[in-house]
Amino acid sequence: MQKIVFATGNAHKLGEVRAILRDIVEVVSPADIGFHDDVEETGTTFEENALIKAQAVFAATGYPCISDDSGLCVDALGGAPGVYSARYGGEPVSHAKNIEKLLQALEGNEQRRACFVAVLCAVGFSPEPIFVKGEVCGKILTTIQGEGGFGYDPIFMADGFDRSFAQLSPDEKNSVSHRGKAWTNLLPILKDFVQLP
Ligand code: ITT
Repeated sequence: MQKIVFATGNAHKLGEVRAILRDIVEVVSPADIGFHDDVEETGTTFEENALIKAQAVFAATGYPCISDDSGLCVDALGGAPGVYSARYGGEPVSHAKNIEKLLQALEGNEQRRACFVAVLCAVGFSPEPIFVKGEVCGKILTTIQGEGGFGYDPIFMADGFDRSFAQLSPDEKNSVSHRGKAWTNLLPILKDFVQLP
């Protein structure tokens, strides 16, 4: 099976992408190819940060790779936490603190519309970086529901569902998630550069 490098330090993202691509391509982590640096995400957009991460791994290892910059954009908060989703609750990073801060920010607010966004950036395959995006919209719950997934999953319910992302099976989440959609958008483009089934 062909291999591709997925430039993330987030084990949950890696697990999801391995599941999404399990019949298509073997997914290799930066650590698997000797890259252990913590890349500083200095961009202000998902595209900028995705490019920074993919370029860092490509420059250091020479392997073409694909990064994922993602986050949760909440309408009532003007799109926050957005690109700052990972560190929204402060340092050290904790999913529980992120969730707590978001629930507090929306306390008593009936406008709970939000979308998860994922931007993938593929570097080293073609002369210019390739960008694709995936999005899933829904609402922010008022309490935590479920124990699966990661990040904000226990407080996000996608449109058309009566369970949070943390209550879906991994395959169910991947079939509707921002990350799943972004990979669905990327695969037909990658086929021009990598042999895929
Ligand atoms: P890498 O940069 O190493 O890939 P990271 O966790 O720092 O890992 P991001 O900067 O893209 O990645 O931040 C993404 C954050 O957005 C993540 O930490 C969660 O808080 C949130 N997030 C993204 N996708 C999510 C998902 O599917 N479910 C729940 N939360 C998600």
